[in-house]
Amino acid sequence: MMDCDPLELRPGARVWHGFIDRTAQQALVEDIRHVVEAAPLFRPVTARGRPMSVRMTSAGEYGWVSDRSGYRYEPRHPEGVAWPAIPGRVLDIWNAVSGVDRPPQCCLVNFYDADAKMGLHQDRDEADFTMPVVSISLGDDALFRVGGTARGGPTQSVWLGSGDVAVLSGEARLVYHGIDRIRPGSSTLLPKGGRINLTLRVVD
Ligand code: MD3
Ligand code: FE
Repeated sequence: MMDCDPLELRPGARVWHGFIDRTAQQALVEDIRHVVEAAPLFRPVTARGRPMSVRMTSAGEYGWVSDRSGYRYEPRHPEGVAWPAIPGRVLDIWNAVSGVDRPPQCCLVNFYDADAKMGLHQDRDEADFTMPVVSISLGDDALFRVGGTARGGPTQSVWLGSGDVAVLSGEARLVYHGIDRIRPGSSTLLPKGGRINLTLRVVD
């Protein structure tokens, strides 16, 4: 793991470009392969029944799911199995950047193919907003957009590349954010291309 200074997009929203070296990125991809074998990726639908473009699964005590009854954290995969444990190498990254002494309870795995995106939203399904959100990017570059805590204000955009780590904490914990698009073919980390984002959170 690299020890560099983060870029602070706004107070509490920090990005460490190049935090994870190539060898460690490959090990993380192998860890995620095992998570996906135990808890297959699925395509969530919104409460209005619209399929999301991102495919997802989770590791940890809780996973994030969305279906016609709404979005929420659940202790089991939609097919009924418990979520696999959060990989140790992922916990190491949380410990290096989160600044808190509680471990994460959910590692959401988001898989973006060439056309996937994620609309502007807040992460507010958790009980304690003093706990940060930590994000790990692997594979193709993604154009991340971050705004303020109210919808409709000015936004800033930043490209997140493979091995970048970002943290949303403090006064930035509830900012609107999303992924506008990915840049297909920008990374050779994943043999079939695409982007994996790991998002770590304390849930209750
Ligand atoms: C960038 N996921 O799952 S990571 C989500 O890339 C979600 O899949 C996005 O939003 C993704 O809820 C974004 C979240 C994130 C957190 C903190 C940041 C991205 C950040 C701080 C600075 C820059
Ligand atoms: Fe989010």
